Amino acid sequence: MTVNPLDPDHFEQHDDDLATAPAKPELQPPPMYRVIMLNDDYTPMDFVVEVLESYFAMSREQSTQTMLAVHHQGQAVCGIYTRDIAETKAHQVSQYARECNHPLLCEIEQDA
Ligand code: TYC
Repeated sequence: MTVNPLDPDHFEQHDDDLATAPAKPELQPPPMYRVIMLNDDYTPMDFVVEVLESYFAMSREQSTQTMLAVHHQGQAVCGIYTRDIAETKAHQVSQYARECNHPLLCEIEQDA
């Protein structure tokens, strides 16, 4: 049978022959990382509060509560991000603290 490609039925005639596109790979959400702030005996409390406001977009109330949690419990989570962002924030905080001569440190760990 000759097929006229201008025939509007042309495509319908060939429906059964269409190759199916390969299934798209399923996307997984990226692993997430916690940024953890560590306590020390020397960094002033108001400096920690300022850091939490600036680098983790916390309100004064949230940053005060988080600073106190670190002070009393030794550490607290400041935020959960993709790996690059978590690493960058932990690095920026530690670097800023060092520039200001405070020993404040952040570390990251993979979220459960
Ligand atoms: N423990 C510090 C002090 O008594 C305050 C502090 C809080 C330091 C949180 C670090 O991540 C920290 N001055």
